[in-house]
Amino acid sequence: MLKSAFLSNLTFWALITASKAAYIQWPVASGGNGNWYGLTTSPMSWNEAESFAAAFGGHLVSITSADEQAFVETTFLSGGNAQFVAWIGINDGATEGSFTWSSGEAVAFTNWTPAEPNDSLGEDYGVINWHHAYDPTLFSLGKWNDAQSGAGQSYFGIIELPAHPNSAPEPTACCALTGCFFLSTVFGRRRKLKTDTNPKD
Ligand SMILES: [Ca+2]
Ligand SMILES: [Ca+2]
Repeated sequence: MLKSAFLSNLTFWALITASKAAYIQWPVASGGNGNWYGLTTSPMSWNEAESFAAAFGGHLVSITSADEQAFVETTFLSGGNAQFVAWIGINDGATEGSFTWSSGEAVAFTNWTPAEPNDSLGEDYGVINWHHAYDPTLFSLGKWNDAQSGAGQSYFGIIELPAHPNSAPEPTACCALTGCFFLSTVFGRRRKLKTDTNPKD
């Protein structure tokens, strides 16, 4: 288990340091759906992340089963990525309190942090691992939160595509993907801890 988690993490980092965005398939042979999963090339708003995915024919990730939740955790949140925070597709932007996946898939499975979603100050956009990244001693890995988008809350998005994008875009920010990932993880967390007056929202 530890070995597979380590290898998965190693694979993730080996791929993420590639010059183009990296994508990992959830194989049908492993009980998956055959779709491909990756990250936006930089932190951005939820809507920007959804548009990024749409440009490749996909959406922000729709986590519709415990197995898919486990795949996402293993792929994006294991090992040194345990405090990574990312957008997921669930949102109630259209109708307050009525959560849907941006892909249109049914909300058949949820994994909210206890007491979430709470619409604190008008939150409509799903993030994964928010509370665990804030305090791993109090909150479980991989749980979901509804958060605000923009106004200092920009994150990478986990995207889900029906096919591998053969022409993934180069990073658009001033730094390479690895640098953006590192800087946003380190400084994003510092900024959040410094400025968020309600860090458990
Ligand atoms: Ca809301
Ligand atoms: Ca919330």
